[in-house]
Amino acid sequence: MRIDVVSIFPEYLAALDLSLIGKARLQGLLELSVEDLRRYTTDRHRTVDDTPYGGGAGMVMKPEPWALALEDVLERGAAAPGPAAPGAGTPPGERPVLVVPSPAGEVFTQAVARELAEREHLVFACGRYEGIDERVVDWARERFEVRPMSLGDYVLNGGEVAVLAMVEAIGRLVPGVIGNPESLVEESHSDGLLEYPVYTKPALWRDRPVPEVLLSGHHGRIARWRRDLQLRRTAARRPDLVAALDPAALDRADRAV
Ligand code: 6GU
Repeated sequence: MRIDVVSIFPEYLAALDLSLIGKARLQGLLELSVEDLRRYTTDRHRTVDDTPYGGGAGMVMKPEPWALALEDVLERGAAAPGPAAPGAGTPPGERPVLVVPSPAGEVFTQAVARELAEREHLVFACGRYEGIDERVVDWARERFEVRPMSLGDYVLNGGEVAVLAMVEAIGRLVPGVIGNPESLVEESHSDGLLEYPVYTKPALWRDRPVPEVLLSGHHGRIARWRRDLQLRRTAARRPDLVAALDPAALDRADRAV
């Protein structure tokens, strides 16, 4: 998978050199580059924003640096050898995805992360929250599959922190990035429920024992206990998730435990 990020604060994305995602890059599983939007300005002051037409607070990002940056990213993506088809880059017929982080976007969920983890080329366009001139989005729709994406109902100053979260959520689903793929099966949101609580040694810590069932060695009872805690926890913390579940599928999954 190839990922390009365009930002006026490329240093923000330095965290993607670390940990699992950093390792995946070294292994060649992910090819990630970060571009400074200001490289694509043409004036002496390297201006990326201007006042909004129609008035209002804040500034709006100018369209031309974005078009030049995205054209550059497309050109390099087309030339890059992709693992699926050596020497071909992005497969013909599959347009790259342009993710535009914005509090006005569609909510980024585990389902979206799974979907994007299947794509060959993702491009993230970090704007400041007043936004990018809307004509860039219209222009980009002819070249990309455009996905305005929000992390949730709160406002960040720019898209960079959201991109760190999205790239981590997507990158860990790319085959080979996580050493033990089993760990993707029993985590929160894998089945629409929150994860059960976990414990490690010592069995008694500061007068607090580990739930006895976990020491029983009885796999059936442990699975039942974990499932019940998942359900209780999800009902208490995230009633919206419970409401979204298909009751028949939930019953079937429950009887299988
Ligand atoms: Cl993706 N961007 C910004 N600027 N703010 C956000 C967000 C994204 N998600 C939640 N708040």
